[in-house]
Amino acid sequence: MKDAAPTTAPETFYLKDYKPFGFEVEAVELTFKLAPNSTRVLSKIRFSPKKNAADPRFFLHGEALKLISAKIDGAPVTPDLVEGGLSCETPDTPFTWEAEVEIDPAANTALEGLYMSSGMYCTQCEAEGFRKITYYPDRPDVMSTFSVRIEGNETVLLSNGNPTGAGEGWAEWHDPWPKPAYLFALVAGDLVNHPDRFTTRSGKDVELNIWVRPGDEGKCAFGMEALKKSMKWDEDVYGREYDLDIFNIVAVDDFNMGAMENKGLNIFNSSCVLASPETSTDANFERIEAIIAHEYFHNWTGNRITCRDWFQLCLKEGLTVFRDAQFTADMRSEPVKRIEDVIALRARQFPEDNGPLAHPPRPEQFQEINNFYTATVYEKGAEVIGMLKRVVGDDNYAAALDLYFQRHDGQACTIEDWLKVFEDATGRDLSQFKLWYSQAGTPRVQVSEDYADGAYTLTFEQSTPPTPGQPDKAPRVIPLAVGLLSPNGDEVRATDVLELTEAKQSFTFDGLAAKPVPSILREFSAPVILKRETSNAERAFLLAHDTDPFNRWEAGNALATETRVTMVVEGAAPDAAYLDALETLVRDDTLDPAFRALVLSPPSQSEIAQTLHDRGVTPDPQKIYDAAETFAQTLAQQLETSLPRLYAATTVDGPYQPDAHGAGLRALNGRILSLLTRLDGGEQAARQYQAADNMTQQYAALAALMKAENGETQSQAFFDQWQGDRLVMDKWFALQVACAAPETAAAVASKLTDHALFDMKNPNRFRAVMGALAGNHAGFHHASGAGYQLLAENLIALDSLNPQTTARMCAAFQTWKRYDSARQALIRVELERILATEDLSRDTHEMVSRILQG
Ligand code: 0A1
Ligand code: ZN
Repeated sequence: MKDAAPTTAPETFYLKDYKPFGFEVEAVELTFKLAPNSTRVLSKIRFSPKKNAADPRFFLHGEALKLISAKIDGAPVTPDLVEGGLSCETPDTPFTWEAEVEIDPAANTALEGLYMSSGMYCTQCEAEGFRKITYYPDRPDVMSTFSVRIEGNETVLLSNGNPTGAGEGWAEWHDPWPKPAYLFALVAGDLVNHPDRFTTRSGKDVELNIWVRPGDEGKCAFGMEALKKSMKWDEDVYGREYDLDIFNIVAVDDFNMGAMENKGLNIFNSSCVLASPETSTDANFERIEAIIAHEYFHNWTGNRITCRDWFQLCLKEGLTVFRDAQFTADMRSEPVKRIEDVIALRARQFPEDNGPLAHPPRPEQFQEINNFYTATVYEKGAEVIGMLKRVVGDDNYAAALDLYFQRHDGQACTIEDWLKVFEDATGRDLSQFKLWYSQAGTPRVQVSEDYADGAYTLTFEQSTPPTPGQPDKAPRVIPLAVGLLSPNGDEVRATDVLELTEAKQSFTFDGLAAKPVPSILREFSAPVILKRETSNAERAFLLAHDTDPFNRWEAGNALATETRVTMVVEGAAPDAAYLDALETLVRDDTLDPAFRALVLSPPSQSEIAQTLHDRGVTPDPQKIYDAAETFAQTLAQQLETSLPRLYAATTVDGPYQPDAHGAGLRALNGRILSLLTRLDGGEQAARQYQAADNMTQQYAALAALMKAENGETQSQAFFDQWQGDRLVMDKWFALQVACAAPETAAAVASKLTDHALFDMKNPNRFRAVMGALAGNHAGFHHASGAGYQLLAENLIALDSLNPQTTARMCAAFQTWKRYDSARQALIRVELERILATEDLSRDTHEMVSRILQG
């Protein structure tokens, strides 16, 4: 049989094909003899065949390994080496498998398996990287204890679990908690540590360390505090204690993702753990605190209870993102965190869910699992848990989680196990709720209303557009938090959760003296798109009066979107009533500064493009850009007389502290400065740049100046000051591209790729330039096609070095069907060019094919 698929079409894996491994793994012993180009890995693994196994084959995964020798029960064997691993004849009774392999960490630019970063050895095994270290059943449902011996000249030799011995040139570790191979980790390097201790609530004394390269030890204190707060919070809120004698965190410069929750040895992208006031912005501090919490929380949700297979990824990721969001809300501000999360969801998950890459939080098939570490699995996965909590209530949620930990500790679980726990704890049937896990796409909820004789009726109709492979969708359970306001602004009905379960459903509120103004989807209680005919006057009313801070912001956001849409479509001027409302709000000192900063932050240009597309208008990126500029300029003029006072009033005195209150003030101050810069030609920003003693203010000033095309001097000064600091240089690289005008963005990015400090092998640096290009909406989508071409060229160049990062960045093209036919044609050429590349990785092949087909 022949079809159009290329002869090299990669294999597709299906959830429905799951079969358990035919052997128990009782214990794993590994010895590493480290050498940059020729590390030897010796494994000794005790296997025991299962009775009546569904799949009795002895198959071990292995990739890019040089097999030196293999033995079973001490006798040499010659396994069958096949694509992706080996198979071998084995006894019917328990046996010991031994193998010696050689690997080349120094040549490993894919940053998966054992690799070298800035002279240190480190590992990344999730999802399927362990098979690049030795032959093993590399699947999350195979769990075992690991004992590790490391031989190397480095001063610090780390692995999972507790240390069991060390001497000159060697160290041994034992992890008593059975774990899948993806949680294995090893680090070896001449590192220094920032030590501390934590006593768990049952009195266990735990040694804590953050390990970094010499020179970075001054950037660890904040991360350490975040770790201790996380440990305490998980005890207080989820009753979860830490379970080893030691917890190590290591910072590495070259890392494909943010961080990794390896048991007892978390490995972090240095950008997600190292922080100091001089080098990190408030946003960096907040993110670092959240990621440290996230990785720590995985110790229970991910490690003690792991996933049966990779289709269940959102079991650990959705829950852990949900938990880290709760943590951040507790540490900082709940409404601000919620607004930030919804902004991020709309920026990253909605485009995914409404384009060719749409997939359910639990996908049913993949070619390359690394392509499914997505906003849908993580962020929508967390939204689904938030809805579940809202549907069952807080007490039931707590009871269900206790049951989950009690019932499944030490197991590799599924979404079915997870939901069963909720059903058992609450007596509720969750079969319809489960659709959230299997259906892709963002539901639309159309709202209509009716008022007569004191009775107010809200009618909701839900529908979800088709997504790849899923033409028809069934109605889902949608919890809608709704409150009602009277025309004078009082709340006449406090928040109530209405539960939609049908395609069309009505709810009536009686006894109302006048037609109320509804506040629907408070706290963004479900990840849906709400559609309702409403007026700008009503939006302005909610912006001024809603008691739910999220919906208050949402009303402002809707106004901001509407005014831009009208500007783009009708060539109108910015809406005067909205400008007035913004002015009132900015000057209202009773409001949280962080909230005011959020209301002042414009919706992204990409989001405006999506809104236009949804309304049947082909978005013109240049026009959207022009509208944004005009709006900002008009707002600046409107606020002209108040800006200097507002700037002074939001300037934080005293030494920099990365706390939420100060961060909120600085965020507002930064917004004010950017408006002020449009009027004063950059005088104030130049002064702020000069005086700044922290990165937040230095960066805000530089950004304002560069946006005004008036920052050459400061940009050079910034470079001279920070060229020795990689993380700050990433900011410098990104900012040039982010601030570039549409017609120059590609040229600016292209020139930066020739810079002596550009290194495509470093994912942070590559993302700084190429991610900023993709994020510069009008620049990336410039009609010349130069943006598309530059990104494609760089993706092609990176693919053979680092498939994972290449594939992830292909998502920049996922929205291509929104745009006009000329742009679509330009993008198609680039996608086809990528696809035609010789020896293209499986990762990139899958992403580009899906984008082209969708
Ligand atoms: N589990 C980590 C994320 C992660 C996933 C894959 C990686 O390499 C391919 C690395 C990290 C987390 O959720 O933080
Ligand atoms: Zn995670």
